[in-house]
Amino acid sequence: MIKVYGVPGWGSVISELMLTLANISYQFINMDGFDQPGPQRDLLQKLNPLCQVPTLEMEDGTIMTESAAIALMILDRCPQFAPPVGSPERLHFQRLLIWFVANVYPTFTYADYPERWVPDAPDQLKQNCIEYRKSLYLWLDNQLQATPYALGSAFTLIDVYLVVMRTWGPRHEWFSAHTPKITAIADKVCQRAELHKVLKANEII
Ligand SMILES: N[C@@H](CCC(=O)N[C@@H](CS)C(=O)NCC(=O)O)C(=O)O
Repeated sequence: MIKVYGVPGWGSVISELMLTLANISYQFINMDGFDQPGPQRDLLQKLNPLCQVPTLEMEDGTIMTESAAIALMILDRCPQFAPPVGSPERLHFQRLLIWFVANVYPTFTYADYPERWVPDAPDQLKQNCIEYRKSLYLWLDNQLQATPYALGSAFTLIDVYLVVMRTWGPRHEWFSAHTPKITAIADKVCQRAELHKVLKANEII
């Protein structure tokens, strides 16, 4: 069985939700505390030198990291969670998937642990990253359909990112006030019964 190394509520939820949609069973291994020195960190670092979650160990022992790569792996098995090849929506899907992990996700890398990167001015780095992230989300909101999902009527893996990231900084209240489409889409995903168990286990609903 696939092992998902993660922390409840963290990026591993994105993988858990995608695996659940694809009907692929997995074992969740709680790595809470891995971001501080200790046995959890030592273990995770052996599997993924970046020491990040999600980290997946496949049935044959292959290590899989990077949420976008995991999304692509899921689409190999369940192509229905992305728009059809050849459609303009598919290009939009591909663009937003990579755009998110290339631009938004790194703001967490730097803002969550600012003292690692700028020990002399961690607060300034943190604040600047958070402001930059907000500007990214404002742009993203304008790219979304919200009818009712990100790319239209079909539920795709982009929607999975939205329901999870809406719970992270700058958090629900900010999203409600500034990004109506992200908010509406995330609310809609929360209604999907097949995801309730994972959403609840990760305190998203
Ligand atoms: N590019 C990775 C980013 C994963 C990531 O940054 N995960 C965070 C938790 S949500 C993490 O493990 N942070 C710990 C660290 O960066 O040291 C992905 O898309 O999966």
